[in-house]
Amino acid sequence: MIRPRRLVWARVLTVAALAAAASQCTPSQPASRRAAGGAQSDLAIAAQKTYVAPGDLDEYYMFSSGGHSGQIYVYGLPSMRHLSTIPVFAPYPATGYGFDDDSKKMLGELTWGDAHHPALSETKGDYDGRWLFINEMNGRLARIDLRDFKTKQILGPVPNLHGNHASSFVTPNSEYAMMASRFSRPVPQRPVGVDKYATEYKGIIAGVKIDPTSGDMSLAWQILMPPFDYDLGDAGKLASDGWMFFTSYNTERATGKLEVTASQRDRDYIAAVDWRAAEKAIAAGQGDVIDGVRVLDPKKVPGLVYLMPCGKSPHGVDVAPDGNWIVGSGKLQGVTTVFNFEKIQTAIRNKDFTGEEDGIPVLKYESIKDAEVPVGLGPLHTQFGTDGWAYTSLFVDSAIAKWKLGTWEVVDKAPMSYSIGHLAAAEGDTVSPDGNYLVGLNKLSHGRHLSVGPSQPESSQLVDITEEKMKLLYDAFTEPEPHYAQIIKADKVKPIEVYPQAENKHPMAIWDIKDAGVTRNGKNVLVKMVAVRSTLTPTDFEVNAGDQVTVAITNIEQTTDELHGFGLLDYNINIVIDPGETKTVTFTAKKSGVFAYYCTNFCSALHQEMQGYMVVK
Ligand code: K7E
Ligand code: CUA
Repeated sequence: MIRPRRLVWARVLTVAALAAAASQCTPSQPASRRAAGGAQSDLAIAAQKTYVAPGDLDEYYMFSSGGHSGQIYVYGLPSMRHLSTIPVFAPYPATGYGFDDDSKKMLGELTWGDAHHPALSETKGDYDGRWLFINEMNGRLARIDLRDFKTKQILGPVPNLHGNHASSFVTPNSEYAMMASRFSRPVPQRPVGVDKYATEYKGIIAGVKIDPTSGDMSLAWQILMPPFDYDLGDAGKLASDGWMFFTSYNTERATGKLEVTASQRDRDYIAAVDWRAAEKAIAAGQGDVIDGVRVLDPKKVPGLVYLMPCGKSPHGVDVAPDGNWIVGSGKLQGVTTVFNFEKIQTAIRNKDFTGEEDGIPVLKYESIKDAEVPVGLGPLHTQFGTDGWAYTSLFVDSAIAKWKLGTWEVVDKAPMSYSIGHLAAAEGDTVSPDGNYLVGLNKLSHGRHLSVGPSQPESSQLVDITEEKMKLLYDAFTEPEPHYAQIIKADKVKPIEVYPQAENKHPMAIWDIKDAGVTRNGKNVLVKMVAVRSTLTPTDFEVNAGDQVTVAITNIEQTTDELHGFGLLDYNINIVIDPGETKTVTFTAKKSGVFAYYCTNFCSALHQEMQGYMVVK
């Protein structure tokens, strides 16, 4: 339940008191505050805007990618407090993820993943608060259910597609999440020397169908692409619904030192994909089956893909809220280009092409662009606010530029510390952005925190975008690595805190201590266990060395916050069972002797008594 922001006056008074205390400039204050002098009132305003009083709740959730940690971090805005970590592609002992049978199976052989772009599910182009998707470089895509903030499915590694970076962007009604390869390689996969890169290696774009009821993901189709590096994407919406846009670099098809060899041309491309045409072609039986997947070749499916020339080495491509403008930048440029979807369609009809790449027509740049906006150096990614405002991150300038769609006027710049990559505005990539807040996802934290040694955190900076000038409100330090984030209104997400007993359909669930115990079938031993304050029942069990043991634990609590753990010493077993949940863990009793198990999650005054023994004979 979301509590209203009450006690507003109390908050203001508390903050005013804080500011008054700060203005006394005692020597123990941080140097930045002492030096700020006249800026004191700005600090007080910033403190007030980000202060969420004890017991009050934040207005937004921010889901931030954890990069090569493989996780997702959940923050509250405007406080920027880290609320939770959702483990996705790597084991996480804090929640027992990757230790119990189901999550271990879901992770498979890979115990790491490089997670980049979270994407909230959408209905009619607006976040609907149901699911969160995130991609990973080892060709995988995960779905988190926002009903319980748990990872429910990991799809992949999918065949043919190598280095799934340009992902997981969802379409306006969550029909698809997308994947595209950063690394080209021979398709089908086979050992071919890199000297044949330009002709024998291929890029892949893939559509992953999302079941509208269950959210279940399945690989629907792939498209064979020239061997460029596909980087980022965004789905068309409203006017451009049905299209998908991907940036690409290395259109030189070069190998070796790419920083030199892949910067020869002045322009790279944005690939515009008509995903409904892909659906139709697949339905009509087109495409070749490669490694079990139906792969479409654009040469044989005219109208499937077009290439839009764009400044070289583009990163983001972002579709404006009305769907008619598509913003893409070369990241070495001083301008960002705004393409016009209607002009793109006209150019396609008129065959206004300047050439082709592996049978894919290249549209004429001058015919499809509306404007080149002088935002500043190193434009990477654009998000949107209310009233046609656009915000572009500038990596080289280490700043955010604010500009207006239609007039193309750049009105403000806010410095970021330091070197911003992506940025996320409140619901800023939907059909109806909120304005209010913007977060710069910076690559370096640049000494703005207590030193923690060589492994430095990164920073995310909260910016107020309610007024004409952007205002920096807060520095938050984050674990690696906030590539991209999405910010959703808190009241759209309605998590449960207890799994209702009636919903638990686990075949090994038991709800009465009387049913707890050990059954043996040959060398297979099943231990049905109940966890409830403050006993793990049975409190001991015996097995023989070499037995295959399954411990199935049901936490029969129906009370919020009453989690129990099961840590089995010397066996590398650590699971956590939420209220109402059943989890299993299976292992071979290789070592003989006596091994203690205990509840790892503090649960009551007698938590320390919640323990038992496994005797292996
Ligand atoms: Cu680091 Cu989107 Cu993968 Cu940009 S990405 S900064
Ligand atoms: Cu159960 Cu601690």
